[in-house]
Amino acid sequence: MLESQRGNCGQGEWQCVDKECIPTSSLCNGKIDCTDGADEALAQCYEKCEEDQFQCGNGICISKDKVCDNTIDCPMDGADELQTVCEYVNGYKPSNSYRPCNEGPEENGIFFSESSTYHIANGIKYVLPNEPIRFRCDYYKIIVGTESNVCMLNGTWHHDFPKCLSPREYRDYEAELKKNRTNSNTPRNGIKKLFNLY
Ligand SMILES: [Ca+2]
Ligand SMILES: [Ca+2]
Repeated sequence: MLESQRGNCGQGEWQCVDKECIPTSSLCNGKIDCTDGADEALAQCYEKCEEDQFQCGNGICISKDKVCDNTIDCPMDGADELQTVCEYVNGYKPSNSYRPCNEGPEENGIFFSESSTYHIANGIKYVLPNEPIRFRCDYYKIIVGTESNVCMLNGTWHHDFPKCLSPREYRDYEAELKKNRTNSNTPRNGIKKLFNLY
């Protein structure tokens, strides 16, 4: 790791874009640790793959044997099971237990981003398993958490939903974050719990 990426964080730590510190072992481990997901982004995780490897959307390499085997092995994007990837694979049989993931009811206040690709049937917006999607909030709300998600084979979402906060709730959230940073003894879980983020 470059020393410059440590920022104000301690030995063996990495600094997220918004100045949170995470252990370097949490980089590219298939789990979002930075609130903004920077620890699992392409910029951080890209590696050069060998001939017998497949490159996931966020740049990590997995064995080619794991492509189109009906199990998500690219933990962040499910790229190894995307329909568009698998339709070219000889003998690929999608599992018949596949279920789509729905946008959810309007009162949740969280929607598929218009810049994402999704399907509509009977007015219900959905994505198929392994199709990635981005979420957005109502125009007056601010999104906090992971905007991207991927539909799992069984019709559940791979990541926790982001939250849509009103400007007032967002101010409180930011103040809480700041307080946590100045008081390093406060576990970060406090804020996660407060806003039920993860
Ligand atoms: Ca991580
Ligand atoms: Ca797989």
